[in-house]
Amino acid sequence: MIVTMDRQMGHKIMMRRSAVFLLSGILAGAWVLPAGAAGSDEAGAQSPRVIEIAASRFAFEPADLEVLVGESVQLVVHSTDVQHGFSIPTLGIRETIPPDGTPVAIDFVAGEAGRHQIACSVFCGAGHGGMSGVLSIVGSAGGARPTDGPDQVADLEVDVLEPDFTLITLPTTLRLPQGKFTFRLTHRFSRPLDGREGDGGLVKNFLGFDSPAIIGIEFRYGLLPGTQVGFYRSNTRHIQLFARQNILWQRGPRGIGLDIQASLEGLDNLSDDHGGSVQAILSKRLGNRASVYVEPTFVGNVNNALFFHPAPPELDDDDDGSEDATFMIGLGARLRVRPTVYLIGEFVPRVSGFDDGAHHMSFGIEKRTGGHSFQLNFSNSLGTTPLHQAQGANEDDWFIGFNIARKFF
Ligand SMILES: [Cu+2]
Repeated sequence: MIVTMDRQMGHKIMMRRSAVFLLSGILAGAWVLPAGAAGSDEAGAQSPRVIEIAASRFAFEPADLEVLVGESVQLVVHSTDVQHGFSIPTLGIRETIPPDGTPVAIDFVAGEAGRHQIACSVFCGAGHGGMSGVLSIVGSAGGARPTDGPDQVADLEVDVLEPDFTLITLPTTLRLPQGKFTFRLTHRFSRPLDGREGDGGLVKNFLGFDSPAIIGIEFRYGLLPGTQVGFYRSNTRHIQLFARQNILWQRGPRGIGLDIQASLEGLDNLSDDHGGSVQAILSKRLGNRASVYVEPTFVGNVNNALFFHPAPPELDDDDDGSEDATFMIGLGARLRVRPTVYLIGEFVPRVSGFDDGAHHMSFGIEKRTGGHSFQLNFSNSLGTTPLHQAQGANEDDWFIGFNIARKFF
């Protein structure tokens, strides 16, 4: 366990921290020295692991603590600004941390392996609700995860191999913590990269950025543990409502995830030309580098809705029931090339049913910073939903776009 200094802290705080270090050093020394002086006859005597924690609006630093089963632990918590609370409800710990920087020592012996949520228990301002941390009690240093199933604490953690709820357009198996929500923006420039007649040069058009864009906005909410629901609307007035249920947890020992997602889509604010889809989302972790996805998807009423990509195939509105459903298989991968940088690819071949045009394909590069991610992508279609993918893509055209995602937890 390395206790890191927060580089953003000012000189005054550094002074306070020095005082705390000195104090905790004395405390630790006071514990160790008599035991050492007495030799080894005090069986079981153990110097506590001292962990310094700074509480400030609105975070604990460090917020991720790891101790060993059976270890004596002393948490030394001080505030760098206002009054805070430090509580670990599942361990019965609840202390008030005074605003003057006086450290509060909390002693306990770590029990069985598990993880415990740390919270601020004194209201300290607008971000108080997000002021949290996790204490992990593990069997051995760097050992296996002390949990073998998903829970709210695990759902709140960042999973570096599956950091987001979508690849580029395909869903992932990432669980959304209950009661939390996320926002996502999709933006696709409508000018193909190689242009059309009368478009002018690509450079002159700044890679298509001058062109009108199809913009989609999504809100997603964790309804129950493992259950998320969402609303996605684009400026073409296309709406997608979806619900997703997690069945297998990808972070489990086998590294395999499974979700089922159902969507209802429609034009003109869902008042016209509905289409629905059901998909299984199967995911697999590959080492510590990638997550790969296979997503068998059934989409109904494919060819009755408007195609908004620039080369729409012939619409079949005669309601004779021919080829108005599509079965397709979404294939995708997110490869972690740097700690917070990913390469992403998607290909959604249609296996049977309606399949005009080319199959949807996208590539992207993504940067993650905390709960944000920014993704630059290239696609052969402006489509972003299962219905769009079933309707197909352009044979020759490629479009540039981006996705921005934000987690509010
Ligand atoms: Cu607080």
